Amino acid sequence: MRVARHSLLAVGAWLGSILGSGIPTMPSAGWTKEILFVARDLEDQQAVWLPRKIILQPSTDFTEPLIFRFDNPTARTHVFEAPGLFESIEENGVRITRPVRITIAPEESEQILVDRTQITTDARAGTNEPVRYRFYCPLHRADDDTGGTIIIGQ
Ligand SMILES: [Cu+2]
Repeated sequence: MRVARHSLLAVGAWLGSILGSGIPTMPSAGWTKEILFVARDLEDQQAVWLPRKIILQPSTDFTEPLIFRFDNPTARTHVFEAPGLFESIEENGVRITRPVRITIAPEESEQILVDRTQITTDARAGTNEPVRYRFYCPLHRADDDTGGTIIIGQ
């Protein structure tokens, strides 16, 4: 029990340092809004994507193409899955959307262009409650873990 509590505190401190580092970031290289997610191994074969909470404000964050980047510094393959979210890709010269389920190999990085059409539709259809999308690694998710959350502000 003592060990478990200690590791929880360590993760919390690590998360705090990530959140404090200014993510989301605006890379100077291009006119995009980039959000960085980093895979983190936990005990008991579990893993999470950090940070665990992202708030997007359409009025400011949707003015440029929205990029999600996934860094996997661990020794295992992880998947970023976010039900309800879609990515925009070009296939045979045609731009299509598909559900966000991205596989990232060990020590690799991937990025996607987020399709905002569905987000906007969800936000319009909703009540006054902000729209939320969960995300997690389906390969290493704990049974009682609800994963991270992307919250769309109003
Ligand atoms: Cu995983």
